[in-house]
Amino acid sequence: MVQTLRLLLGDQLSPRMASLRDLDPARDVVMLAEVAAEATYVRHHKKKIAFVFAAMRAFADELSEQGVTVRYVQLDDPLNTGSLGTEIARAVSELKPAELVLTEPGEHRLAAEMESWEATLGIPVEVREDSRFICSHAAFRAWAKERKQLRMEYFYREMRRCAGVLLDGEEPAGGRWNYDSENRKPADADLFMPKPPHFAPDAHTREVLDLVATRFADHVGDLEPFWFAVTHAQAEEALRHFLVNALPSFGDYQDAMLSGEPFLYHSVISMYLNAGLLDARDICRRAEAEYRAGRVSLNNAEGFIRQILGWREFVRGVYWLRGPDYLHENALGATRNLPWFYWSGETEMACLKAAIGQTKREAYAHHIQRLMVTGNFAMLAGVDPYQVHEWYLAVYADAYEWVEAPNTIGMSQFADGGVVGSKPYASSGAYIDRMSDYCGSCVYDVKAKAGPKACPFNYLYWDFLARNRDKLEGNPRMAPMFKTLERMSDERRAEIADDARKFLEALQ
Ligand code: FAD
Ligand code: DLZ
Ligand code: SF4
Repeated sequence: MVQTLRLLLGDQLSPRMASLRDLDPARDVVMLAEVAAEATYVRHHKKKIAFVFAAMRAFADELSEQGVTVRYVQLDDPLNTGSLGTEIARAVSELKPAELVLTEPGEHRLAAEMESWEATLGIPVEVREDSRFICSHAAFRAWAKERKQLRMEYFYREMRRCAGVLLDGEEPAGGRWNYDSENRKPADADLFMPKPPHFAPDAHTREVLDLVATRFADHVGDLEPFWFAVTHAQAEEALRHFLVNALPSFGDYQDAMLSGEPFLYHSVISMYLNAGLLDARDICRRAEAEYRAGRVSLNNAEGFIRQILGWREFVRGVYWLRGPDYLHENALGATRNLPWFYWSGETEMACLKAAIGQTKREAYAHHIQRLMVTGNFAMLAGVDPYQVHEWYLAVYADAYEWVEAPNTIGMSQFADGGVVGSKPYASSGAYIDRMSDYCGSCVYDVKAKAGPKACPFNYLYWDFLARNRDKLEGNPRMAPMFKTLERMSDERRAEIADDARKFLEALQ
């Protein structure tokens, strides 16, 4: 008789999952299921589906090799009922376990669904907190309760103390918590860029690639070449490669963008970390060890650790604190449909073409491309934030709602009115020109402010401010921009509105 059925979701592929804590291989069954419902709640990028399925199969094999009984349901199993709820019900009726144990999912949608499982299955269902995160739900709620405003920087300091990372006694290593001011260099194409390691698909992964090619042919993105790590050992190799080759320059060029260099000095580990192939505490400790050994300077190590210990934990806290309605927040009342070129990549704007083209090829774009190119444009153009959210959730291999939604709705679209960020990340073409080489090959002129050849970011930026004046002008961090807008002549303001109107009308 089966004592405990233990469910692992596609982004819970770690032997350290809370649901495996007291696993008894003699009496328990671990279950993983590839289901159509999870593969289609948004039309995920083909590479993302292939990564999740291939990594699920590889982890199931690892568990079996360790003597664990695994119930693995493949997508093309004729008996597959298509959703996690119905697959669990099928497993319960066949195996008759005494109880079901699982780790909380990373989405409100599934969390709500799971609440009904105990009643429908007729056995006890234990949902455990996800112990992969450093900050528990209770700790984040307690931290948030004491504050009028949630600011990542202060949260991050608490996390550094709590995790004991980059501390000299009670003080931050080097005397400062944050070295961001040293991290804004544009990249130079002559620099050596360490590419992330590529892993040739094995026979198992090839089967998954065939399945995805057939079943999800109409989903966004290129399936091949497929080079992601799908096992713990491969993900570990990708991490080691980053720590040795790219971390020494990570912070320096964190905000840079270069044509033909999708990865620069970024770690390209988010899909592995979010799926459970890597561990956040371990990554931070190892990045710190590189600094302590003198191989990586403090600004680079701190900049990297801040992303994981700070931003990643912070956005997760915000996601669960704000509840399911957060997805529908729209503080700026933006209603435009997402332009079709976000899916096709067909636009003359070189920066957007590069970021979207690379997203379609790799299911990856780095943070500044997501924030200051695709995100910035959508916000300036007044696109409905929910549609923007669905796009980000679909196109990136690392996208799960707990991390994607606060980054999109909050950080990039300012649709939460300032919960994640203290002001909109809005910029004209000048920022993109400073941090990239895109403008040199663009049909638009980044220096021109008006007219058909002017960079659209230039007039859209001022039009965005003028349109949202009543909502943003009280923000002290926006005061200098509104002063500049104020000083413009009526003719200039009318010209901006006219250029923006013509451009946006042509977009639809
Ligand atoms: P690096 O630049 O090397 O950073 C190291 C690690 O820090 C990342 O692997 C990631 O785990 C973490 N990290 C960095 N920035 C953030 C952040 N803002 N929030 C949370 N973690 C962060 N990240 C996701 O993991 N999934 C998403 O779905 C996602 N959606 C995003 C949507 C938008 C609109 C924006 C602006 C950002 C989004 N991010 C998301 C954050 C960030 O862009 C990615 O984590 C990063 O680009 C992944 O690439 P990397 O592994 O090379 O990261
Ligand atoms: C993303 C994803 C995909 C594509 N497929 C599956 C699947 O077939 N089975 C599964 O258990 N999980 C899958 N996932 C991951 C889930 O969507 C993820 O666990 C939830 O979004 C919660 O984070
Ligand atoms: Fe992008 Fe404007 Fe530069 Fe063209 S000119 S690449 S649209 S910022």
